[in-house]
Amino acid sequence: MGNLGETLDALRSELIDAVNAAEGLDALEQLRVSALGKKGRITHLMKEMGGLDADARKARGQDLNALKTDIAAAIENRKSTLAQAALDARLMEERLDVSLPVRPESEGRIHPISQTIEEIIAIFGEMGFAVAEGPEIEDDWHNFTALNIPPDHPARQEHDTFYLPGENSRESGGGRTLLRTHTSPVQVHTMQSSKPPLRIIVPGRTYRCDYDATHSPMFHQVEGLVVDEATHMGHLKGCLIDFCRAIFGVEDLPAKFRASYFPFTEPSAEMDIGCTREGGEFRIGHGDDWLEILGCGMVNPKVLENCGIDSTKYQGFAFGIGVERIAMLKYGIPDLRTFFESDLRWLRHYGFSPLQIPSMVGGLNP
Ligand code: 2NL
Repeated sequence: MGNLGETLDALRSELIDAVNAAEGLDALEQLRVSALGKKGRITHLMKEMGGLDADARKARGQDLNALKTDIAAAIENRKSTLAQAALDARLMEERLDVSLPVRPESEGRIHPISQTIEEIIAIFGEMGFAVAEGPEIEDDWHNFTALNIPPDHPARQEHDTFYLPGENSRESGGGRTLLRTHTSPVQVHTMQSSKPPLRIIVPGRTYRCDYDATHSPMFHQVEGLVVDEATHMGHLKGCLIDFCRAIFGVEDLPAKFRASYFPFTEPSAEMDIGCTREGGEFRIGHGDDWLEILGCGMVNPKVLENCGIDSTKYQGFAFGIGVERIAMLKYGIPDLRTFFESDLRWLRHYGFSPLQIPSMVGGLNP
């Protein structure tokens, strides 16, 4: 090959060194054009072969093609090295340290209803209750019939319940479709689908045709249900007294149970807690007054039977808590309607930090 061969070896190592030193895709492209492009150095050498005789031209052609292939391969190689380096750099740059403590969140606030529900869950969770949830659209049977609510009960009337258009829209044959008026249908589903012992609380939205200073058409409940072989009224009282003491943070909060009536419990009771009345406001704790706080009772055996539970073997207690009422009392929120007005100034005032998650060990009262 002599002289001509040496020229190509020098050019090859010059180009390959340049390719391997290129710092970016732009520099690589410039190198490709200057070597392999229309006016590139290798292309130029190809054109020069015209002056050679046939044998020399064949040999030179093979050498130049090999050089072309080598340079193109070197460029591709360098490209993937650069791409890998760029990816590595990005991975280092964007690496998330999940062990970093969160920054204090100054903007977002937890709504007092959510906060109160979380607190109620934390208390009953500690007592061994599981949280159950279910649909807000129900049928007549799960919302009323199973709960021993008679056909002529006022709660069933058109002007008390939001019925959906159409009759029997559910294939289950459960009757008219409606927005649940309490979370009890979730307990009904649970009793139908699982065997006792049961210990659940059911938080969620509920709906009634009612709108004034103390009623909102959408409101929140937490209901509870315990079913076991020897559950009795003493368990109900102990459980609910402990709950009220924990939620209001008053160690020896006075409490009493007054006889009442619900179709789904027998006997039924209303629970009152001690308070003092200062002007229009209540102070929970010791005082000469009583405040009604929740409804409860022993589950009516008819309800157990309706849900497929043997009432000669099992009995239980149940209760219903109005979340808005607890939140208003605990956090001194005077007007029910403000819960649902989406006023950001109100939320900044009454809302809670997302970092303060209620728990019995971490403290309920922020
Ligand atoms: C109230 C009264 C109450 C219940 C709800 C219930 C549910 C089933 C069976 C039996 Cl599935 N009872 N729930 C029991 C007693 C009272 O709520 O005044 N709530 C705000």
